[in-house]
Amino acid sequence: MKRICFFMCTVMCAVAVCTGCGNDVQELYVYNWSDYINEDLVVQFEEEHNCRVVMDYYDSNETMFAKLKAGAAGYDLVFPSGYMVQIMARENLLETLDHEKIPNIKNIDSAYVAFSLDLQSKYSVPYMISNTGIGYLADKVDQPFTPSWRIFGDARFAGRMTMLNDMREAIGAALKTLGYSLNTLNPVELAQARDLLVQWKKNLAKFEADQYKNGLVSEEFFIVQGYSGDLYQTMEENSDIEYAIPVEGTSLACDNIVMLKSSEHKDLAYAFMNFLLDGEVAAANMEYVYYLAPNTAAYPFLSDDLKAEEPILMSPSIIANCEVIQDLGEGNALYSEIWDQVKAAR
Ligand code: N2P
Repeated sequence: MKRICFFMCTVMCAVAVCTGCGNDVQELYVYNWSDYINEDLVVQFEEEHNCRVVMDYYDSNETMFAKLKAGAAGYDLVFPSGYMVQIMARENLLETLDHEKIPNIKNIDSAYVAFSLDLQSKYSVPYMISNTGIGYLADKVDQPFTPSWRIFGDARFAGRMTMLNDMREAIGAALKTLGYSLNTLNPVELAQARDLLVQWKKNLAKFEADQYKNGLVSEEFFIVQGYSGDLYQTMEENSDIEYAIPVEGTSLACDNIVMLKSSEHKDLAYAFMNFLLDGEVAAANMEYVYYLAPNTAAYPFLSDDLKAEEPILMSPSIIANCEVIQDLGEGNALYSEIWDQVKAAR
């Protein structure tokens, strides 16, 4: 009996392995932000579609865009923020979406579509909405803690703080602190923001957009600029971590799913888009990444714990304190120049 079982298992394993390597198993190449998808859902999709999803990760819109422009090929789906969708569309990188292949597009919450900047979902479907704030160790800061971007100017925390290695976020925080729009094109305002950021830089361990999360958990860093959901994820590993949105205001980004024109697996790419827009799937994704999926079919599945977290659910008072990062066309170059100057400053 045991031998028969062993034989049967061997046959079943062989069949499983062959299915895994057979020509009929399609691959989908996804280029996404790190820590931005519930891996169990990826496995579920692979099983439902007898395919393999190959994931690659980036830590900022600019890193992703530079890699694609440098010729990185083979990706099917990417997850840029709204302003970057505009830039990529202008560069002719994006497929115009066929909505008939994404029936779950009906689940998108129209209350948030404006944040995606692609109002007709011509090139993109909204994925998750984030805001940017301060993650900190509650026992290391003065209590009561008033969240302000100006904390990065506090030399008591020199070497123990990081800001995002992301020009729109870092310059944006300095602009908000000075009372300006984070989309300003005014050279005087931008120069003031640069000078403020250069001052703050003296106290920063580094500009960092991914490893700062581990650094906060391990208490190497005390105070970081980071994305809402990412910082909520770190709280699961260190209960001293808290998240706050600075009083001066902050950025809001709607990240979206786009299909590259060069995609070689368009049907599978549409299937994955549609899968991620399913209500139950989007809810399970939210419970894992701690960002808001603007998906009306997802809301009934959300836990009370998640619904209680205003920065994740983007309550109206949070939104009122946020500004959406816009594509500035030729003005984008002004931000790159300022950023280069900040990076070069000592
Ligand atoms: C994922 C960060 C995505 C939020 N780690 C940026 N808008």
